[in-house]
Amino acid sequence: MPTLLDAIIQASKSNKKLLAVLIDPEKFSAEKYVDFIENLPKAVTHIFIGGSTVTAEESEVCVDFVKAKTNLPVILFPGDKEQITEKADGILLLSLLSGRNPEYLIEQHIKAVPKLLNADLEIIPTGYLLLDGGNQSAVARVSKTQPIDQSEIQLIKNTALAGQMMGKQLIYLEAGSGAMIPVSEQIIAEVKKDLNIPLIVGGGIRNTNQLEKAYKAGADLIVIGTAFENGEFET
Ligand code: 1GP
Repeated sequence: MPTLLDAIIQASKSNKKLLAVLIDPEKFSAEKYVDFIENLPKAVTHIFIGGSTVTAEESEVCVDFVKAKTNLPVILFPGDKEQITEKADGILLLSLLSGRNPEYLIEQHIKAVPKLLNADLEIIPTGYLLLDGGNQSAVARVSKTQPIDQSEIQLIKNTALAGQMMGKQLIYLEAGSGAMIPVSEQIIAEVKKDLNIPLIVGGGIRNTNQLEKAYKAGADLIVIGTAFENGEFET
């Protein structure tokens, strides 16, 4: 059976676009999500679960619920090691490469090892870049790091490529949940140009037009949280 990562690589190579719904366990309740999960938009290929300030219990309850309702792959997108539960299928092991806080570059990963070592979870090393989305993001607040300004295209590109050279298997360009300004098409295109691993883009995408533009610019997998969470995604 192909791994989660193999499937994403395969999709990227064949230009099949992927879409992940992000569920923040802190904002999750079964009543709020039951209809949505049972009637997911056809384009949805993955469920990501995680947030910046989530407890272990919130994470587990949310993963349990989603796994019982869908056969789509459920991948943890954790803000910290507490959120790791082996009830999911995989985990994006995120290094916050845009920041200079060792806690999110390596410390959390070391602390996560006892949980990850024998867990039945596919671990996907992911280079995570926080870009300025026009408002303060939870990632910036919690990680105490500065996002990279979207005008710094060369720096963004070099940071992504450094991640690839260091062995990351995915690069995730993040404008922050609820961003006013999503990652620009120019940045996506520039990063994609020399990248040979799949590219994830998320933050502030609220409608089909933005989604299509990001795909066209080179995003392989797009993550949407807030717009789905509030039932406000515009087609
Ligand atoms: C956040 O990229 C994701 O980590 C999704 O952002 O909530 O703005 O869709 P939104």
